[in-house]
Amino acid sequence: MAALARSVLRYSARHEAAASDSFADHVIAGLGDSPKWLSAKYFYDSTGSELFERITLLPEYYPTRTELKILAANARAMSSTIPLAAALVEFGTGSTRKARILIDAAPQIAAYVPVDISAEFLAQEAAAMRRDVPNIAVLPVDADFTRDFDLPSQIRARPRVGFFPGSTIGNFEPQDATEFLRQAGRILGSGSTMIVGVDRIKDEAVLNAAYDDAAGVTAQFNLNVLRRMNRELGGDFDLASFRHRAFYNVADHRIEMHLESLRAQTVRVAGRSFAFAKGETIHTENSYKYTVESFQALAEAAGWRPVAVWTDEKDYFAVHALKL
Ligand code: AVI
Repeated sequence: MAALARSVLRYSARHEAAASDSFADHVIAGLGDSPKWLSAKYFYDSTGSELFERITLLPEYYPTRTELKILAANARAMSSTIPLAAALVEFGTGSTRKARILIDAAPQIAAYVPVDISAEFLAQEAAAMRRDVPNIAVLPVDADFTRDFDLPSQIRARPRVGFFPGSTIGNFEPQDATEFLRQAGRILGSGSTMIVGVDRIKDEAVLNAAYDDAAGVTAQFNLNVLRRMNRELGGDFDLASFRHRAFYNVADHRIEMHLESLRAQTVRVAGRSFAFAKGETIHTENSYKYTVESFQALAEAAGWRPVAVWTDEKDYFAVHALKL
């Protein structure tokens, strides 16, 4: 299952304010707006999470494999930014695979704190980590990492290192990304380190292909939210009447994903009717891309000091180290 299945991503502060926490209220707010929108967090039901796992393996979707390569190639250098007896706090732990690369390279890490909204998933991951790495304290926190949460009291005296891989930060609106980093700083405390994976601005064709793959897996992932509304909210979306659209918005430095209505139609969902014109879209996701400098500026605005950055030979992805 993917990280985001369990983590609550805010699509933007405006959208979050417009919708309450219930899926039905969210759909009524988003489809009732102009232009129409839905939060990307609703992609991640169990089918959506499986589809996201398939996306990470697609030849066109470079972020996951590129970040893993960067972590593996630079783990020793990253380890040098991690203080003695530190606690590694992972925000929105989907799989512990990336954290394990750091933990293996940094024997000075004394505790691992995965933070995730799914208690059941956390318990499984924590048990596996305890089994495989018995010399560190594994202290899971069942919380929504985008909101304020308390760190376990056992790590109060330890230096803290935040870890936020996967370029999940790109799914936040930039002002929300700044707010998230500011809040992470408050939670981790002064003197902390933060290691963040960020997708980079690159050739438009590479970006477009990554979000509109030849096998159509990303299309299925996007369309699955219609299936979810049909199942969970009594909707009557005809999936054949919508198509996946993904494109790089150069001016805003983001991939946008939309679901485009192929005809004029009225759909009922959550007890309401919503009219679609032919060609009208539901905006379902933004995935912001950064240069090294633009991400460092965002981090600085949140109070963090960039201290190192590691990248790949194509300059596709960056892993940033920040200090508070
Ligand atoms: C989870 N997140 C970092 C992915 C991304 O690349 O923005 C979600 C995704 N959407 C379509 N493909 C992948």
